[in-house]
Amino acid sequence: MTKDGAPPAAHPAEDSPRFVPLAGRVARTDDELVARAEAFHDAMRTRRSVRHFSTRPVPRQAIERAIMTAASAPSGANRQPWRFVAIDDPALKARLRAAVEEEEYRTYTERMPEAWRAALRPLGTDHVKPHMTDAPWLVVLFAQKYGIGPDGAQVKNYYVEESVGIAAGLFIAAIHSMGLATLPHTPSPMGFLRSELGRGIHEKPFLLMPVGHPADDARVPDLRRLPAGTIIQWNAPEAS
Ligand code: IYR
Repeated sequence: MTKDGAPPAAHPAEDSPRFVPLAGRVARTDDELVARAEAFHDAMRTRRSVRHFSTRPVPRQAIERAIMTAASAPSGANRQPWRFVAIDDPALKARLRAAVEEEEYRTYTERMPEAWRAALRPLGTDHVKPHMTDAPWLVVLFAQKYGIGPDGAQVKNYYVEESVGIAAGLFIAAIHSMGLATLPHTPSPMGFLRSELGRGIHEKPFLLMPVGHPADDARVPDLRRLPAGTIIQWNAPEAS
């Protein structure tokens, strides 16, 4: 008998929950887990968004593994609403660079309000995007606003931006852990990527990430991260 008194179904429904033991579990002492937290933070604190890339090639397997790490992200209703297009074709990269620079030129000269331009000034960015052709790989992450079922019908996705954002974070961490660099670039507007890359209208370009070795003389803006005391609140404020 089931909890509600109904006899158990001879064949569980296709969508009834199925559970398996949690895999990959490792027991750790408090000291060990704190040491690992520190080691991981030490590894990640040196991550920077890089705009100066070496043209040195990167093996396809490295890109594929980083994408599969990204795809380990949690997602709303496990819809996995991310799709990745990895590009190393020099002619395609050159075409995309031209399209990006054309849009970015208009963005920087016409579309950006002065306050936005001022916010970007410390980063020293402009419409010229050498990373589009210097980096050996361009990885374009698409967010599926809805899925397409086997019968061609639309399947609703949930928390798409959150899910794809988490996947992007894992991708960036995977790239950094290999000693490579990337940049979460958002050429604006990005719609042209969908047609250039032959993706469906249910997919929205989310980020374009050049991936490669940093150039030997790569430089990054002199920025500071906010300290723990600024970004973390422990529990609720004391009642007064
Ligand atoms: N997409 C433009 C502008 C840009 C916007 C923000 I917010 C940045 O943090 C950096 C750049 C570009 O890629 O140049």
